[in-house]
Amino acid sequence: MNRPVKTLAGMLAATTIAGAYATSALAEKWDMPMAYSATNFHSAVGAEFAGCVTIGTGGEIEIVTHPSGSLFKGAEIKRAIQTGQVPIGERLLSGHQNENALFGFDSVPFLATSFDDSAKLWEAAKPAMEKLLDSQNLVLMYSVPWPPQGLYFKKEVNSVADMEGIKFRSYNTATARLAELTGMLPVQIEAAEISQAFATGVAEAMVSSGSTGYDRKVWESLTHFYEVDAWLPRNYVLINKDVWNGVSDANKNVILGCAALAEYAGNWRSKEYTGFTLQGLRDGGMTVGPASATLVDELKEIGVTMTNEWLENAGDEGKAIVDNFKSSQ
Ligand code: PCA
Repeated sequence: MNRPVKTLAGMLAATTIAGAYATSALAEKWDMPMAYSATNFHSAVGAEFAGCVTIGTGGEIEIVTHPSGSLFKGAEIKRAIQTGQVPIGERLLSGHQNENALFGFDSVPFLATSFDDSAKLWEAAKPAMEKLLDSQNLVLMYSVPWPPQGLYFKKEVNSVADMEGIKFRSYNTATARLAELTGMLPVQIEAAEISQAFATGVAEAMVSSGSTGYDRKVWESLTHFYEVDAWLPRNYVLINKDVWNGVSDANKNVILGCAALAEYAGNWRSKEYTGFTLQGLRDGGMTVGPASATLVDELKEIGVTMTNEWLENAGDEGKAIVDNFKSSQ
């Protein structure tokens, strides 16, 4: 039916079009939304993972990362993957603990406070999390912890009484609950927007890692970081299950290999970034150090309340995670 191509130029044009078509039929481009700044170690690991998959599949699957919440904001990423708006993405799953308490296993105060314990807790929680994710049309690729969580303020704080009435930036239900139990006023704000929130006074304090304070240059507005090591929340890279089921076995192997490398590299980077970013906060002019004994004692008491509340909400599966974790310690 096509008009016969007679000229050399016409033949070349036809070949080019056929070639381009063949490539696009084979190659898939996967957009991967990520919520944190491009310079953050999670985003750096995600970019390496994307490169590994692109190279390993010979370009059949090209993953393109979109950091800083530029494609979807953090809170929207899980739903975007579930519904197939994007095939893959990274999310802090504790941000969804209001949907299912199990998502908050990594944000229970003082349950796992070191990288080693965080890894053990993750081993204990992984089967339940994979089952829960599967029921939501999601497949887990890898997970990387944030550095230990501490408290940021714009004044010296030595006890819970000093926190009364402070506007506290939260990133999930656990952090909002921590604010309530310490007499502060929670306001949920994405990491990508905290510099502005602190600059305008919408928020005056937060619990987070040295890493996020460093990434967002919070020394421009805040003065103190107290190392509390309250917990190490995790980011998770997830793939839409229907997309995953459509991937060839050979490419699945490549992706799983890249994911294992990413998890390993991410753990190392997180550890390395801990000291580096605390020094960065100091260099920015902040006072960085351990919280006072009084404050730690008071926070631990609040931690007991929050642990009990979480166990109540997370039921038998939650209890099994904690029991398995404790027996592995
Ligand atoms: N940074 C992220 C989550 C935990 C962390 O250390 C944030 O503050 O949003």
